[in-house]
Amino acid sequence: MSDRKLTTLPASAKVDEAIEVVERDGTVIIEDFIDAGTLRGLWDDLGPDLERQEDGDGRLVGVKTRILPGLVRRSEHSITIMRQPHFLGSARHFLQRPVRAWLGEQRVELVPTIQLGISRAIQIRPGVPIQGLHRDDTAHLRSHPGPESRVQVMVAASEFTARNGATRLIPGSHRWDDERAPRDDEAIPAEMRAGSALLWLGSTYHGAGVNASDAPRTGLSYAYDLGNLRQEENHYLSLPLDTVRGYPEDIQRLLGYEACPPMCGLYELSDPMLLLQ
Ligand SMILES: O=C(O)CCC(=O)C(=O)O
Ligand SMILES: [Fe+2]
Repeated sequence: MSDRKLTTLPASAKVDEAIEVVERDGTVIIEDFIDAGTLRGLWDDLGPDLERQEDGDGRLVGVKTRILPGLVRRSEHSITIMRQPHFLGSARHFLQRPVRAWLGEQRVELVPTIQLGISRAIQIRPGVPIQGLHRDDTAHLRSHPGPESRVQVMVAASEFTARNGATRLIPGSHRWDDERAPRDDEAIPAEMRAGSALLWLGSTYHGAGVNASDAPRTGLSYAYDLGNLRQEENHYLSLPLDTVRGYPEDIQRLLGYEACPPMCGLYELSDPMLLLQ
């Protein structure tokens, strides 16, 4: 393992400083991203649910990995994370890029909104195999190079070390095209103490490490996505679930009640079609 490090900034760093590092590397670590009280509150709210959650089966993340979705519902401290200036500021910077269009003879500029795309705890337990390096914007089936669709954080709820499976990233890989394959020897572990956070782009190659320690490694992952990555008409709100239950399966799927590969639209980590059956 090399001794290269990811760039780490103190919580007092200006948002623009963080953006500058992310422009260059596709990632940055923010120390003391949340304060000790918030970290304790998150553990109080999520710890018991994480204890009860079953280990994964290798579909989303590796086996023996415990994923707990729906963190906004489970903990009000999610709001502190959603408003954290480096996270929110970077998301606005990288995602809210004006798109130009013609409206008759008028040239208009349209700025997308952002929306929370995931909020989940990822607990890697001792003995979990290494996770393949990947880009999270694969969820949105993006091509590269191209506009970003996701800005994400992994808040270290426990310490992240090279030994306990800290997320590994390849700095600069956000600029790669879709032909270049990521190699494990290019990836650097995001070592950070509990309360700090890793911030990265949807296009940056990364993956969880091997947990060779004897304790779980717990991260809380929140992502902002482009606000237009959804249906123009909001069927989930305009059609009551009971009405949708009465429709034939092909129509339920066409209304959006099926997950889009590889993982968009999951409900509690499952295909929402299961909810209707
Ligand atoms: O848990 C980690 O360190 C990374 C997980 C990850 O990359 C993912 O769930 O997409
Ligand atoms: Fe990922």
